[in-house]
Amino acid sequence: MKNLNYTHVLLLGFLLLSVLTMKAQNYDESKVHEYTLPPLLETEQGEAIVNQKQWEDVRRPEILKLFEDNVYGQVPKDFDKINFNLINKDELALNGDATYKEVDIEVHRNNGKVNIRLYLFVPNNITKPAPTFLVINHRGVKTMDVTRENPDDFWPVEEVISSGYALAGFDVIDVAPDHKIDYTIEVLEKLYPEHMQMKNGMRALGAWGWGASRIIDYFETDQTVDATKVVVVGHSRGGKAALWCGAQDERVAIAISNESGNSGAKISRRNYGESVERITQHFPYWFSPTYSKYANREDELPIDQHMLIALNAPRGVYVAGAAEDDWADNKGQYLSLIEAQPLFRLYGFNLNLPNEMPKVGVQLIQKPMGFHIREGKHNMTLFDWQKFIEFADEVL
Ligand code: GTR
Repeated sequence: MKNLNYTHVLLLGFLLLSVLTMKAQNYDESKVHEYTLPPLLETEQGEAIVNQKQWEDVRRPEILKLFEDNVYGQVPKDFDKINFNLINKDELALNGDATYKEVDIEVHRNNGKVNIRLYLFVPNNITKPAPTFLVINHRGVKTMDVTRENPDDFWPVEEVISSGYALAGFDVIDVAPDHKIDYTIEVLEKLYPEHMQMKNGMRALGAWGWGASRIIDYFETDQTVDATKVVVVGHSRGGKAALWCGAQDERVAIAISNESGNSGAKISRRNYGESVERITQHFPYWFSPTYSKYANREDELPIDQHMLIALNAPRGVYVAGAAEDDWADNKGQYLSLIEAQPLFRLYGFNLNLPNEMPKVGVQLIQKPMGFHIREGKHNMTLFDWQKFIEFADEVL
């Protein structure tokens, strides 16, 4: 207690106050209030969007900017130089089934430099460049380790390789550590310090997606992978980043959101499970600073998350949930797909998703959308991966 000074007392008091004033999360379907979503296919001037060109020229840029300004912040596109350094290679990894590469992706801007380490497994028994799953990994490098001393269904590399896909990943720590204070120490401080001064500057989720895009830059130089068939996969916070990455980077062929929930696939206005208030209090550094002003004011958001799904069109989008993951609001995640359909239809997709959510364990694919809910808790499992692979087989 000796070290408890005035600032500590203030801080404790503030924390206590915010816990006491924070609204409890709702898990009762009968208490979900009615809401009206902002129009997907109408411009800010009130003009109806009736074709692809209008969407691409007017409405898509409007929505992208609204997400940048109000939720995730801008994602910088410029840098001075990018180098790819092969660190390690094993042509007989996984008992000879895969070629393993570790590549350092070095990005320079002004006088700063960051290094993203890519872990890549490419199947040996295919003759064409491999379609590739790219994981935005917030669970550390040990899951991706070539020794396979720590096998984890989060990274079922044997299964992915034997299905004819390459598996790639990077640790988010290389671009923005998943930490309230330290998240700035890589890409933000070293390459884009001005973003810390901007109200709509990049923060952690945007930085993770930025990292995935730099990996795609590398894929474009590696003949063994097919850079036109990259499936960006993220679980939970990684799923939010994957959807935002797909919105920013049109080289992403499919974005997979596994249990991304609030500020990912879930409709924010639906008061069920995690709220904007809760997420911005616990994880302010994931978002642009403006986002927290929508705490308990979701109805004032100029966007909702079905529009994030729409920004991925006409490319593939897959949304997965887990039956016991009420926090992520499965219904709210499914509704985003339903609400995004009109935009995909402008691209000629004959979508007609059932209003009723698919039963647990049953996969729904209507190209280019897919959905499932698996039994069990919040996690990414082999079952999820098998469904991702079936989806990619159909869509790519
Ligand atoms: C939770 C957070 C969720 C989700 C999850 C995860 O604590 O509230 O939004 O992102 O973490 O990433 O596992």
